[in-house]
Amino acid sequence: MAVLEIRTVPDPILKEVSQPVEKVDDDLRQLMDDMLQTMYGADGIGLAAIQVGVPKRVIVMDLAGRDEAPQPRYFVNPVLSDPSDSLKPYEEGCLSVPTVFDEVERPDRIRIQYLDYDGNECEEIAEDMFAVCIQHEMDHLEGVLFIDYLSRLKRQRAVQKVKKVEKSKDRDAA
Ligand code: GNR
Ligand code: NI
Repeated sequence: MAVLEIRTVPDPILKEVSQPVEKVDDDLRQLMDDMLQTMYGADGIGLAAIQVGVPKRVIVMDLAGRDEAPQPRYFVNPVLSDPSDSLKPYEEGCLSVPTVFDEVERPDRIRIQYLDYDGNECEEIAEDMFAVCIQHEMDHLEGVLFIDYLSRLKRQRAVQKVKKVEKSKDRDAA
């Protein structure tokens, strides 16, 4: 397993639309394992492949609490449908927009169809944090970030802040 580099704004790859996976094979499982390790290493609850520079429709997630056993989940070629009419605001963050948090409103319930780690077809209803996270990750597959829902001013400030934070990290590493 390997920890991969997480791309941050304004990396243009984050705006790419990811392509469907043709086959869930060992190479793809290797990518999913690496993504999960990368996500855990960054203290995230979800990660889309594009965030590590791979434009495939693959998401990993773990919504377990700190004191719970890990609950890794894998979503290949996910499709969302039947969103609830009711929206819920949630303070979102993103590993590709580190240190920035802001409220986004999304349907609080949605159907998800996907292939799992073994390539089996699955279907679930996502609610609460699961609904927030899967919609946030789905957006990544379409090249959309949560800051795209904010005002232009807030979005520009967010990108500037990340640039600054990343620069100071580079300085520390040098
Ligand atoms: O780790 C993450 N936390 C989070 C918090 C609120 C809403 C969405 C998320 S997803 C984010 C990890 C990430 O950037 N996934 O793409
Ligand atoms: Ni994100």
